[in-house]
Parts: sequence; C-alpha cells; structure tokens
Amino acid sequence: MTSPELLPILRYPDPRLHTVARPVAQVDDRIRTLIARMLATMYDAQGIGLAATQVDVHERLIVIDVSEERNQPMVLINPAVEWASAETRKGEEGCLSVPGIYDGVERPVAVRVRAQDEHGAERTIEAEGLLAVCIQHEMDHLMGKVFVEYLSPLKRNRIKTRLAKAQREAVRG
Ligand code: QAP
Ligand code: CO
Repeated sequence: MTSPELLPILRYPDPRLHTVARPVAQVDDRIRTLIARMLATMYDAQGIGLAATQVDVHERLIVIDVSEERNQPMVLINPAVEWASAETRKGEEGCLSVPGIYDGVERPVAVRVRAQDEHGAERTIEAEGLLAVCIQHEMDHLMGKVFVEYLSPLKRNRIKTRLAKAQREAVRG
C-alpha cells in the first residue's frame, strides 16, 4: 500500500481561507480518499487538526488527532455544535495555515457536537480541554474564520507582515 498523497496547505492571509464551506452531500469514496489525504497531510505537518478549507476544499469536513501517540484519528463531517458551556477559558492556539504564530483565544471549555463519521453514521461527541478547543478552531475554518481574527488588528497586521517576510525568504531560499 502506498501512502496517501499529501495536499498543499493554504497559508494565511490567502483569501481562500475565508471561503464558507458547503455541507458534504454524500459520504462516498471521494470523501474517504480526501480524508486519507487530509490525515496524512496533518500527521506529516505535525498538526492536531486540519479543516478541508485549509487544503482548498470547501466542504464541511475536519480531521483531528489530539492523542500523544498520534494514533487516534477523528473525522467530523457536517459538524454542528449542539451545546457549548457557558464557562470559557483563554488558551494558546496555533494553526498549520499560520506557521510559527501562537496566541491566546477565549472559547467555551466544553462542547457537544453532532457529526457524521467516515461511513456517514451520525455521532455525538462530547469534548472538553484540548479536543474541545481543536473542534471549535477547525469548525471556524469551515466558516472561513482563522484564529488570528480573534486578535487585535495590531497583532493581526504584525502577523501578516511576519508571514509575508517568512514567505519571501522561503521563495528566495
Ligand atoms: C488547531 O493547530 C489548534 O505554527 C490545530 O509551526 C491548535 O495543528 C487547536 C502547527 C492549538 C488547539 C490548540 C502550528 C504545526 C500545528 C505551527 C495545529 C507549526 C507547526 C497547528
Ligand atoms: Co487552523
């Protein structure tokens, strides 16, 4: 078995990161192939979560693995938040689309989410801690939202400048 093909990850401030995803109409082999590629891409980049938006596919699909051993892949198709805790917490976040940048974002500490799995079966996921943060961060991507949009315009502009500089240096080599 050959490993799934890796997908290029869009980098902030790519305007395509602000596309609103449409629902996945049918959980079929096309979607399962995409899931395999997204998981391979996430593991290769040492991420804990990746939304389809980040690989320029604008459908409601997320892959996550917050396990230490990197062996507990989760797939959320057409996720919907059923409930979020009133209690919130500010935690450090990063993003594969915003490499090298980390900052605090305040979010509910726990959520209950309904989603389909890779077979199209409906499941309810109760999450808290890192998993809850990751699900919310990835669901934001599906709405075209990147975590830096929670930061002040000043911080966001500094991040844009820094990423543009890093990009120029990478291109020049
Ligand atoms: C979202 O983010 C997340 O800057 C997933 O150089 C992050 O997987 C949810 C990464 C934190 C909750 C808490 C970022 C890898 C990975 C980088 C990621 C980098 C290499 C980010
Ligand atoms: Co992200």
